[in-house]
Amino acid sequence: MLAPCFGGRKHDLLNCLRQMLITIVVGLTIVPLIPIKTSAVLQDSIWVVTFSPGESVESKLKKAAHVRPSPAQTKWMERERNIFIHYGMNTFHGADWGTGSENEKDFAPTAQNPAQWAKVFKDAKFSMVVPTAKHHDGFCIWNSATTNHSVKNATVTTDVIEALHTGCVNQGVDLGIYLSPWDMNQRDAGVWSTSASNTAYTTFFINQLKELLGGKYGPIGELWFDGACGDYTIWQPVPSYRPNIWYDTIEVLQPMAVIRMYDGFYFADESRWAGIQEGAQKLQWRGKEIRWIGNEGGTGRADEWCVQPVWTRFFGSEQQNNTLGQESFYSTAVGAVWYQSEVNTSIADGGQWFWHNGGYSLKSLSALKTLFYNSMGNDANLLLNLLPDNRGLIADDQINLLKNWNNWIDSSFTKNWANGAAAEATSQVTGHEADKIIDNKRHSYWTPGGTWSVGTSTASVTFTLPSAQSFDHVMIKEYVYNGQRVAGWNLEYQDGTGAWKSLVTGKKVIGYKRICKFNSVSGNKVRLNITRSWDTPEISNFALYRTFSGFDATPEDTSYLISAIAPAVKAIVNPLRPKITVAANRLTVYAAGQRIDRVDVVRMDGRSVSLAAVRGSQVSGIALPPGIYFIRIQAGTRTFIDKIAVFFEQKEGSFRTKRIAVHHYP
Ligand code: FUL
Repeated sequence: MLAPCFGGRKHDLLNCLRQMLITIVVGLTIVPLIPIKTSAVLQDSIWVVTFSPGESVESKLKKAAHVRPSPAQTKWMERERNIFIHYGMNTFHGADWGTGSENEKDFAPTAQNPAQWAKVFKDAKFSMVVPTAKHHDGFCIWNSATTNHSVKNATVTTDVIEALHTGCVNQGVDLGIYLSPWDMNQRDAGVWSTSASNTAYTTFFINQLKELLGGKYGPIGELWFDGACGDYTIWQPVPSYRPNIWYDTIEVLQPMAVIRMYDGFYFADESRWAGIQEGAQKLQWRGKEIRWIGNEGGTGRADEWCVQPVWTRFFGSEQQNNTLGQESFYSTAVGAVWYQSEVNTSIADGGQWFWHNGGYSLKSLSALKTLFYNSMGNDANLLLNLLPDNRGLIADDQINLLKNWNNWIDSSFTKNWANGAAAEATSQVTGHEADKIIDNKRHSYWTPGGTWSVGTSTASVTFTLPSAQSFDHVMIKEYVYNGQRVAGWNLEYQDGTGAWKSLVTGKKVIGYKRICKFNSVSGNKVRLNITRSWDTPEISNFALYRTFSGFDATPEDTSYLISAIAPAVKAIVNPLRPKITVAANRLTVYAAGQRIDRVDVVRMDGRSVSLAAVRGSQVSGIALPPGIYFIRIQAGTRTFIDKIAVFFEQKEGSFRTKRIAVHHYP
C-alpha cells in the first residue's frame, strides 16, 4: 500500500516520490540482504574535517570552528524537544526488560488510542515522537512479516506504529523509530547471536528496518539504536552486529533521518583509521549522527559541544567522558565532526521507562525545570519519555505535569526584556551589526569581523535597555549554521551605582542555544563578553528573561490544572472563555455570562502580587502598573489558570496594550 507521505505537512516532494518508489521496490515482504551502496561521505564536507598529521592545535581549532550541521542534523537541532514512548509487551508485565518468551496474547490494551498520544505531544509542543517499535524482548508493535512475535498475534492486533503515524500526521508531529538491536525472542529462536559469523540476524534486522522505513509510516526523522544488551558486554560492539549496513539502509530509505548511534560503534575500521592518522585517508561521517549524552538521568556536561574532536577509533566507552568536546582533546585529534547531543530521560523517576501495574513516581515539576536547563538550555536536544499505560492511553498525571512545565516555560521565556535595547559592540561588520543580535531573527547575526586570533582576540556587546528592568536569565544563540566557535564568555550588568558586576562566569560553550540562570537583578545595562573563540564569533540571538513563579505549584498541588477538575465541574469551566479587555491602565475580565467565583490578577515578576480578588461574573477597572499578568479564575471549588500575557508599555504617562494573548485550557 502506498501511504501518502505529505500528510498535510510540507515535505520535500522528491523525498516523497523516492519513498513511494522504495515502497514499491522493497514492498513489505522479507527481502534477502542486498548490499546497499553506501552514500556515506568519504571526504571532508561541512559536517566533518580531517586534520593533517602534525597540525597545530590552533589550526585544528580554527578548522573545527567551521564544521557545521548537515540538513538532517539542522532539522533535528531546531526541533529542540522530542518525545520518547516506551510501550510494548513490558507494559503488560510490569517490567522494564522482558524475557522474549511472553505470550503475544498478553498484549491486551483495553482502550488503546495513539491519536490521544499524538494530541498530548502536540499540546505539549513536542516536535517528534520516537516510539519503541521493538524493545529488547523482541515483541514488535507494528504488523511485521519478519516474526510471529508481533501485534498481529496479540489480543489487540492494531498496528500501533501505523495508528501513531496517522495520529501524528493529524497533529503535525513527526515520527521517529526506536528499534532494539538486542532481541531476546530471536536469540531463543537461534537468529540473534553474538557470533561474528552469524549473518542471519543482520538480514532479519535490515528487513525490520525496511518495513519501518520503506514508506508505510511516512517520513521518519530519527532512528534510535540502543546499546543495551544483557547477553553481552555493554558498550562493546556485539560482534554479529553490522551497524554500517543499518546506517546505509537508513540513508537510502530515509535520507533526512538522524541516527542516535548504536553505543558500540567505531569511527573507522582498523586499516582506514591508520590511514586517517597518517593523512592518507579522510574521516567518514554521514552528517546523520546524534550523540547520547552519556546518562539517562537527564543531566549534561557543564559545557556541551556540538562539535566533537575525534581522537579515538572506538567511541562507545567514551560516551560518559565528562570532559568530552574540550580543547585538550585536540592535541591528538585526527579530525572533528558535528555530533550534537541528545538528553534522553523518563518522566518517571528511578529509571522507569515502561508503565508498570504497580504505578510509578513522576518526576517533580522542579526536576523537569532542571531538565529544561540541562537539555534545551544547554546546547542539546531533549528526548523525554512518556509511559502509555495498559489501557493504551497516556494518563492524566503525565499530561498535567507537561502542562505545568509548559506553563512555566511559556511564562518565563517569552518576553525578552532586551527587546528595544540599544546594542553597541567593540567592533562590527557592515551587515552584521550588534543590533542583529536582538532583532529576534534566526538567520541574522553580529560578528566583530577583522582578523581573529584564538589566543588573544576578545569582543563585547553592551545592551542598553530602554528602562531599568529586573531579570534572572540570559539566553544566547551562536550562529551555528556557520559553525560553533565560542569557547569562553561571561555576562555582566551595571548596578544602580554604575559599577559593572558579574552575572554569569566560567562558561565556555554558547552553541545553538544556551540559557543561564542567576539571582534576579535590576538594571538597564548588560554586557556580553566573548573571551575566547576558535574563529571570529557570530552571535545571532540574545534575550533577558524574568521567570514567573507566582503560581508555581508542587506536583501534589495540581489544583490549578483544568484537567484536574472533575468532569462535572469542567463542564462549567470550559465555556467560560473569559474575555480580557485593557483600556489604558485598566483591565476587565468578562466571563461570558458564566458565574465565576473569584478572579485573581497576578503580576508575573516572581513576587506574586495579587492585585484583585473579586467575586462575580465580571471584574473590571483594575489599575495595573506595567508588567505581565496572569489571571487565575476559580469556578466551583476548583481553580485553573487561564494563562494570559498582557504586555503593557508605559507611554507618556499612560499605559498602552502591546500584546494580549489568551490561552484556554484544555
Ligand atoms: C536503555 C534500555 O535498556 C532501557 O530499557 C530503555 O529503553 C532506555 C532508553 O535505554 O538502554
